[in-house]
Amino acid sequence: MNAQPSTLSPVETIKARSHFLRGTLAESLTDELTGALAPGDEQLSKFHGFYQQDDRDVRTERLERRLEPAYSFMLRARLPGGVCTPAQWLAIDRVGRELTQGSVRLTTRQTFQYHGVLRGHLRSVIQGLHQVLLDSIGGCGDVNRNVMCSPHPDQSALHGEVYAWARRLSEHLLPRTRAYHELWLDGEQVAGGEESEPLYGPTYLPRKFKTAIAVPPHNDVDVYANDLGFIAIADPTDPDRLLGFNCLAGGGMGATHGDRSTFPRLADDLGFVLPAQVPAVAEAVLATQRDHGERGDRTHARLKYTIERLGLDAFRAEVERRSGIAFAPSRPVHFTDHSDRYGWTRGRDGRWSLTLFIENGRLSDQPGRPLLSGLRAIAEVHQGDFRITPNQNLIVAGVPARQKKRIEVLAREYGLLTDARSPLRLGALACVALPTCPLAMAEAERYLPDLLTRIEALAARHGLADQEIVIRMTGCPNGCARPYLAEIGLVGKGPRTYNLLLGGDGRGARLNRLYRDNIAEAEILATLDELFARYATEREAQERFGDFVVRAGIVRRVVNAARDFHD
Ligand code: SRM
Ligand code: SF4
Repeated sequence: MNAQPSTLSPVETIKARSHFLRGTLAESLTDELTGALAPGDEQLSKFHGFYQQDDRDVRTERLERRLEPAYSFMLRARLPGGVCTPAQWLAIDRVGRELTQGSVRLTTRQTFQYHGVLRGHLRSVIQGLHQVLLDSIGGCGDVNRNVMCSPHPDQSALHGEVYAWARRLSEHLLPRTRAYHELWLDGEQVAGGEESEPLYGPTYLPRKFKTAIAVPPHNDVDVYANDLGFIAIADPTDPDRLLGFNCLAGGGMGATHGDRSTFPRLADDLGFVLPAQVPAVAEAVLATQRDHGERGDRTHARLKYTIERLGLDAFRAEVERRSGIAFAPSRPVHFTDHSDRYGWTRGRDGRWSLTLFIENGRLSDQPGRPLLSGLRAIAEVHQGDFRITPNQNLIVAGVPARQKKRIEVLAREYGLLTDARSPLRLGALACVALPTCPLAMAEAERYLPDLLTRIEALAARHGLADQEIVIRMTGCPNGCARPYLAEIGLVGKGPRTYNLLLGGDGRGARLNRLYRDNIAEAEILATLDELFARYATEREAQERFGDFVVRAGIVRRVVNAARDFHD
């Protein structure tokens, strides 16, 4: 059952020789001949939370002038459950303004990124975050990534408990190497041979690994898109009491255009576990992937492909054997949505939370929209905390009733809160794409806001202005904004063209399917115009757009992604 490739992928060799993620990073940082890292180190840097990038807007021009690409780094923090204090936010803001290109980007996994960090500033950025007890280890790389959970931990005792589990899992699955501390913080070296990675081993995982915990009825973490997922099960007679979790494995979004051996996939149900069994089960899932995942070809190295190869029953049996825990039958769950709930909500302790819509998660100071300054002003007076949502938004949480007005006035004054946003826009997501993402084939974050304006006009013409339809756009098929779970997915195919996919269920529990291949804006709008016209007249009461297109036979439901996603 083991996957033993005859040739290991080059990244495996880099990891194996890295002495627990050190490589030559220390030397790379001081090479004055280039702004880049030495070959190999750009793979290891990911485990420390940063990616080498270059500004694609000026790539060709620099090439023509025989200059090296305009290298800089994207740095992604680890922030389990997306929670940070006002003091931490002020540090995030200060580091962003002083040491990066000046924006903070909230991500689809409930954390934040900086772009445009120069190599010489990396240490200062990491140290600036460390001063407020934040880090970036495992932000990226072949390890467990930021653990997501419901961004409303104060909604009930159960939500609080789930947040505690997200933190605990994040700590439990962290790499143990001291390389991060040594390189970025204290410089103290560990004597040779003294280190080990009890969980990961010297070559870590075959690929990235993602974990999320959902609290029904909201699937705002998109639990089915994760390698490892938990769905909290409350006691039916006491919604505050956590009975345990349905455990899921093998979700993932990434695919390659035209390659039928790659596909997005919903996580499978393994069964029910008690809360105390969570660490052992998580460890067993991760270790099974560590030992059985594909290490020759990174395109097929995610857990979803391991499960396809082993078969779900064999995979489940292996996890049970390693953990010593037998899964009980899963409990019934029902999700109602996978978007955020905007505006004020009241927590169980009587304090309030204000969910702010941050378009595509980008926080910067623009003329008329000084969003970063606005959050700074709020952080200076706020007594609760902040929560980044998996939909790239921000919650000002734990606000006492007497402070509500002040927070709201500040949010409005700085353009963080306006009433004039359509449900289409509020439910939309776009990945970063150009100019920083090296894999982007088309625009996403810089384009979706304008395209949405035109789609809003279409929707209004068909009397659908108040209808929520989840629209997600990515600049390539890797799926960073989870476009395959959207009712309308737009996946970049070429410089101005997209694949149009239809049929997500608005709850994040059904994959959509390709409807039009490689089309540009005019055709996207013409196609949606036609579909909106049919939806407006033919839909059943309360029927969502994604459900309608499946029921009407406009697209067929994906039953088994491995077999039929590309059909
Ligand atoms: Fe992602 C690679 C951005 C969430 C699937 N993703 C990248 C890189 C690092 C490009 C690269 O490899 O050089 C992008 C950096 C762009 C930039 O300039 O910042 C990038 N991914 C993002 C973020 C920032 C998108 C956003 O707009 O918020 C998200 C950061 C999340 C975080 O905080 O950790 C982000 N990426 C996701 C998600 C959504 C999720 O995890 O829920 C997915 C789909 C789920 C999954 O993993 O299957 C996702 N990203 C990928 C993939 C495809 C992986 C695969 O195995 O199929 C890649 C490419 C790769 O790994 O080779 C990728
Ligand atoms: Fe880049 Fe593609 Fe991810 Fe968008 S989906 S951020 S273009 S890797």
